[in-house]
Amino acid sequence: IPRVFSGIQPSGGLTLGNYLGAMKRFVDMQENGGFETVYCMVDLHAITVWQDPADLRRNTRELCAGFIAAGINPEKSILFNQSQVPEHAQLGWIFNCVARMGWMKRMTQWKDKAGKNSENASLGLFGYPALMAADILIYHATHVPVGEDQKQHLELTRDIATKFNNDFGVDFFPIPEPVIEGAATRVMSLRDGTKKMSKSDPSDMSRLNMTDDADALAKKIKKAKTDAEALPETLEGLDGRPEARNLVNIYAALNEMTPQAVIDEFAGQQFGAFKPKLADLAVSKLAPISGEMSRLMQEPDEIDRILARGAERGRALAAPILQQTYDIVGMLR
Ligand code: AQP
Repeated sequence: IPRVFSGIQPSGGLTLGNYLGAMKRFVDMQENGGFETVYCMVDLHAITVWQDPADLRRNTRELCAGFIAAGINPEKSILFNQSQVPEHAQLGWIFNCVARMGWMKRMTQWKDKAGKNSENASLGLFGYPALMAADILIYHATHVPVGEDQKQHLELTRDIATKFNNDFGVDFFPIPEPVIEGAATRVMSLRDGTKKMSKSDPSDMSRLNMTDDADALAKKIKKAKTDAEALPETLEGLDGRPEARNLVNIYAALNEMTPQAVIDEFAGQQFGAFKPKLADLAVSKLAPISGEMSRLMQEPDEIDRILARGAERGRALAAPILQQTYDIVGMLR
């Protein structure tokens, strides 16, 4: 059966963007039954920018709690922390030698994150997408649920798999497909509808965190930027209104309906009336998850046990694929 892989960085609190764009979709694919699902906290990716060691440990456990609270069942899915399966880094090195400098330089995430000071960015940040290719291909995964922002990295993964297969004259790595679906593939900042909602935005008012309490969620939604117009009668009426579109998309994704259905329900209403409904919905969907997260965080040993067991299961899949890769490349056993 086809295998799904995806990951999230333990680089800070989970945002609504991570939840709707990634985690909620991971749960759908786990429950769909048609896939074997492998999900990972990618701590090796997180350290491509500075992480305080104590924070990294805490964030990794909290992310694990988030996965479970959101509905990932560690019996049904393989759930683990990247550095506990060393085959990711080992295959990552091989892919560093397959990927081309020119490909990496074109990555918009590299350009955004390294910014003008790229001489001072870590080499790991530059190589990030080659390690991501290894994360996916070490499991021969064929389906990768991600948000819109990861589309270019997925293209690069496909290029790496293709080049490896061509260079060595094998048909070894599958060419994985991105799965970018639903109403919230790109959740935008609450302060600027043209910017991605992000954990690293300096303004906490720009995002909904999975750990925000009901008051914080309601306050941030109330203060979210909108224009002065009412909700339109048609979807096309959202064109050129990025903040309005974002709130409609968030409502749709949280309530598992289409943006069209949201418009049908709220056409003509003012944002002053819509926002409290969105806040109620957000609280009803997110409060149980954050409650369960804080409960799980009381039991760090249990989290560590789950991760150790997940890593064992991950290694059982990854180790033979690494060995075969080494054989193909010509490394002595
Ligand atoms: N705003 C978003 N809308 C939809 N999906 C999103 N994802 C992230 N932000 C949004 C998806 O979440 C998954 C994990 O992403 P990550 O761990 O790489 O997180 P990130 O992209 O680093 O998250 P941030 O919040 O943007 O952190 P910074 O600011 O540090 O870069 C991916 O599938 C991603 O698409």
